[in-house]
Amino acid sequence: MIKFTNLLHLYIVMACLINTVLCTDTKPIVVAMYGNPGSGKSTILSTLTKIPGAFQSGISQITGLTKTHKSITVDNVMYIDTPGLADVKDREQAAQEIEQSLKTNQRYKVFFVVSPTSGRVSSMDLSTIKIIIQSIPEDIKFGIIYNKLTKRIYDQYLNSIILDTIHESLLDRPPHKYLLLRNLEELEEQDNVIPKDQDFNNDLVQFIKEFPDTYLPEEQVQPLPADEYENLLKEMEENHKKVLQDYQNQIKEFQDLYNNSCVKYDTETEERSSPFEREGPSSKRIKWRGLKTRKVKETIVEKGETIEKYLRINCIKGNGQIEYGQWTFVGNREVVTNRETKSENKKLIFNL
Ligand SMILES: Nc1nc2c(ncn2[C@@H]2O[C@H](COP(=O)(O)OP(=O)(O)O)[C@@H](O)[C@H]2O)c(=O)[nH]1
Ligand SMILES: *[C@@H]1O[C@H](CO)[C@@H](O)[C@H](O)[C@H]1NC(C)=O
Ligand SMILES: [Mg+2]
Repeated sequence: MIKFTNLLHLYIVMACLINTVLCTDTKPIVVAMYGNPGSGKSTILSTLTKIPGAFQSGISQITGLTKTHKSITVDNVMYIDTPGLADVKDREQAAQEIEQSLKTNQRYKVFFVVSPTSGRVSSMDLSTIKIIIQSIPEDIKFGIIYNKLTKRIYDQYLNSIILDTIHESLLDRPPHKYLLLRNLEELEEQDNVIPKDQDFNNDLVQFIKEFPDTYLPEEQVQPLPADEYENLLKEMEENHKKVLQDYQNQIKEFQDLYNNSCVKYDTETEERSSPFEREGPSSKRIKWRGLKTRKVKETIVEKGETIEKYLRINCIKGNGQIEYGQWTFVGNREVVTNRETKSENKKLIFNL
C-alpha cells in the first residue's frame, strides 16, 4: 500500500515540475504603497490587514510622521507603508526608505495612492510616481489608487479619458491598472480608523488581490534621484498644464463636432390637398404631421380629391438644433369620405 506521505511527496515533486512557484516561493508577496502624505496609504494598508491602526494613520501623520518604511505580514502578504517625497527636509531620507522598501527580493505589487485635491491630480503626485518607477525595472507593473474622490470627480474620472490621457502623456509608462475610490465621510480627519463601507472594502481588496505580482530582484533597484525632484517637479508642472490645456481643447473640438453633426434623425409626414388653392383662410393646405404635435387648422377636403403625401427627414444635431430636410413627394391618395378634417391632436376625424 502507498503511504499518504509518499503520495504527498510525489504530488509536490510533480507540482514543482509543472509549476516552480509552489516549491521555491514560500516568501510572502509584497504589497507596497507609495504616495504623498495624507493621500491615505496607511488607512488603505490597515484596511487590507483588517487591523485598525496597524499602520498609524491620521491628521497627526499628514506632516509626514511616517519617516521610515514599515512592514506587517498578514496571511503571507507583506504590507509595506512608506514615507512621501513631498517634504524637502526629509526627502533624502524618504528616498532611501523607499529604495529599501523595494529591496526585499520578493514578488511585488507596487501601488501609488493619489488623492486629487480640488479635483486635480497634482504634479507632485505625478513626479513621485515618475521618480519611483524610474528606479525599478520596466517589467514591474504598478497600480494607482485614486482615493478620496468626491462624487463629481469620481464620475468625471469614470466617464472620461482624462486619467488615461494624463498617464499616457506624463508618465514614462502608464499604470497596469487603476482604482477609483470614493471619499468616505467616516474617515474624515480620523486617527487609526479603518472604514466599514462595504463597497470601499470590496473594491480595494479585489483590486489588490487580482493585481499581478512580479519578482523584483534587489540588485535591479536603482537609488532614487531625490536631488532631481525639484527639477522634475517644475518640468512636470509645465507639461501637466500643457496636457490639461490640450485635453480641454480637444474636448471642445469634439463637442463642436458633436454639436454640429446629426446625432438623431426624425421623420415627418405631411399630407397636402391638391390643388392647394381653396376657399377660406384655413383651407389652403392640409398639414398633418406624423410626429410633432402641432396646431393645424381644420381643413375641409371634398370626396374624390387627391391628397399628396410628403415625407421629410430632419437632422437633430448634438446641441439639439434641428436641421429640416427637404419635403419629398411619396405618393397620392384619394379622399374617400365626404369631408376629412384635421384636428389639433393630429387625429383624423371623418365626417360622413
Ligand atoms: N474624508 C476622507 N478621509 C480619508 C479617506 N481616506 C483616508 N482619510 C483620512 O485622511 C487622513 C490621512 O490618511 P493616512 O492614511 O494617514 O494617509 P497617509 O499619510 O497617506 O498614510 C486620515 O485622517 C484618514 O482618516 C477618505 O476616503 N475620505
Ligand atoms: C454644444 O451645445 C451645448 C448645448 O447647446 C452647449 O452647452 C455647448 O456649449 C456647445 N459646445 C460648443 C463647443 O459649442
Ligand atoms: Mg501614513
